[in-house]
Amino acid sequence: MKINQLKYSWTFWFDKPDLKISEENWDQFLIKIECCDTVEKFWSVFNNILLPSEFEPGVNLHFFKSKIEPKWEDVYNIKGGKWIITIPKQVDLFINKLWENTLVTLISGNYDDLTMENVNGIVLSVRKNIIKLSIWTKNYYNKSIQLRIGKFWKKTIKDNFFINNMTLDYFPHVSLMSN
Ligand code: MGP
Repeated sequence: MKINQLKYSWTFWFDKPDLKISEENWDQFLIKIECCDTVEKFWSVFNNILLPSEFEPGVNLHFFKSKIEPKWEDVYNIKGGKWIITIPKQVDLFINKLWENTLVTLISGNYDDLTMENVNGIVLSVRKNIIKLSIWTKNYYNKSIQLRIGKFWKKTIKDNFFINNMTLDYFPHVSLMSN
């Protein structure tokens, strides 16, 4: 059987912080699910994780390069930021497909090398009435690379889902930290 190696090794993480969350204790809820370095392994893990629409509010799923922990404090994230899309929960099918499409586009070599080098991971955040999907990037101060990543993501959404008016926002992580 042919094994299809991925260019990067990726790891799925899960967390569902309780209500008393703070920046100090946030990462105690992070659980590493599984690492995937082949296409086959990716699908075996992906197919055994619930769909975004099936998770209860509060859950976050993270899909990061295996050398990077999905937190602001990681050395690869500390100067980074995120592109984020917010979607109302009513459009379940779209969210499920967008989650899959965003992951598959990333691992399957559709992004150019420079872009791949600057993408750290993807985060799915399930909340009460909305779901947020973000691409975490490495260097928020490199504007041209951020734009390249954001424009490419927007184009894949347009090409795959025929949506022209998707709004993406960008936030440096430092703007979300309390101090
Ligand atoms: P969140 O889940 O990224 O934001 O962070 P959201 O979804 O806007 O908030 P919610 O209230 O709708 O859930 C929520 C909180 O978790 C933050 O305010 C921080 O206290 C903590 N937190 C989140 N992240 C990603 C980190 C992190 O990387 N490091 C630390 N220290 N705290 C974090």
